[in-house]
Amino acid sequence: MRTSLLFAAVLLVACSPKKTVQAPTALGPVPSESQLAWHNMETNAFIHFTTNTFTDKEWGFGDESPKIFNPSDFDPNQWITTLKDTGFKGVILTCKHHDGFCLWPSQYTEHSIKNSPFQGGKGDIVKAVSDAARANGLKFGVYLSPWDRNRADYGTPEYITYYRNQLKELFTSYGPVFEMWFDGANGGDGYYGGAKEKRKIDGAHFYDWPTTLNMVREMEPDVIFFSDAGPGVRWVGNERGLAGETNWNTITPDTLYAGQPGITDLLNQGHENGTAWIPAEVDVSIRPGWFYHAKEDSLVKSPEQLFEIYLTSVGRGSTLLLNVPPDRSGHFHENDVAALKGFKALLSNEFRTNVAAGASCTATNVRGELQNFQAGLLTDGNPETYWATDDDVTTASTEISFKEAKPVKYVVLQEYIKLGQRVKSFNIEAYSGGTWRPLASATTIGYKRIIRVNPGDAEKIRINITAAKGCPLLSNVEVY
Ligand code: FUL
Repeated sequence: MRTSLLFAAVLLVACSPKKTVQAPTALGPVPSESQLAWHNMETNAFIHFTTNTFTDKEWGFGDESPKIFNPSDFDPNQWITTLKDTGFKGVILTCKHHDGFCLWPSQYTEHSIKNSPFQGGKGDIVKAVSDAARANGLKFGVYLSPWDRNRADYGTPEYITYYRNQLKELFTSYGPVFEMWFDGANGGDGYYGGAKEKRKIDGAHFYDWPTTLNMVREMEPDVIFFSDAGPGVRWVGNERGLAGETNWNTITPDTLYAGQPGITDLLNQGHENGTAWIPAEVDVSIRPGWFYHAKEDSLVKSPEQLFEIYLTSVGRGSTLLLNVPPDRSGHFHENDVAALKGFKALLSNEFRTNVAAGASCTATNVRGELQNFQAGLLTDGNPETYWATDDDVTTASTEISFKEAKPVKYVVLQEYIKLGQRVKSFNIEAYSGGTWRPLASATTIGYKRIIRVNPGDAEKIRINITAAKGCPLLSNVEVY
């Protein structure tokens, strides 16, 4: 009798419908290796520096004399060590802004640092900054304004040759370059070699971007191209530090054109069914302007404002690109340095102890009931492991139990984006004193989502995935 029961049980297991046991496959567009590396950087700095710093302008007309560019105590190490100590992973320098003045001694123009009094015309700020960045473990990126208000040939094919020659100089002498920033501001009035007129260009065709990008890729295959619509990363649609609360890393680039109604919302939120992985980058300045102006010394964003921006950028699955403009001496102003230090202290304080590290987790569904997709992988600190459900399960819950009641203020969630962005909506609950209470509900997760909740104690939390494009894959949960 006992033997036949056992036999029947074995037979039942063998005949029961087969569970999904294969690893999940990619769903929709996925990030490239360099885009993944870019996501992991999380916070980068922008540095705006040119003749504008000396004229108190935001957009130089292009007629500024190189003679006015003369930082008295240029100290790239102060810039880079400040950024390093406050958590930045990369730095993007305005090698040439719209005024056309070059911070390196380009052989293709006289409108550069070589005709300034700075270091007797022998200085090279692009070299000094890229060297300092690399020496301190920060990646270096290049901003080279396509719009050039100095050049007489702006608007003609000769200008494109000039622009490409400058890219060659930058990528062959100062690389590796992790990101190339193509600014969308294009055409308008300017000096243009003395013509002093308004020039309009046909933004869609004048630059012949595909040829330029291919040329740059040959020199730097892993470079990430920023422009309004990518192809590496997209503009977030505002300069206030706000990624969309719903933030898809995907858009359909062919459907985007400047001036299109609703384009900023589209850039801000992405599109669930977009055809390409082009995540949003949040560029914002620590001051009202992009360049240094003494009159803005009292208007530097406070550590608390920077922390809020962190939550609305990195905390919404984006990368923060925070601009810190050096002053006329060639230093970061003390107010900016103090704000950055305060920001870093807030980050360290708010995210000091992850009470979910190593916590035990259960889930309503585990892919194939297999160990290598179990919920415990959410708290193992390994970004390469993830909790996964069966393919046909797109709503599921996981419970994370702490050894004792812990104060909860932030919940950090990460999707395993190597296989695509999936979660469309979720909510979080907390358990204490025998009851569950709702903490928050939100839409997308993506690379990272940081949810600030009403502070309170919890013995456990529950994350309910309420809608997803496919089986959800979560790699990480942290609780602070
Ligand atoms: C804009 C420019 O016009 C600003 O001057 C600044 O460089 C900002 C980052 O991008 O399009």
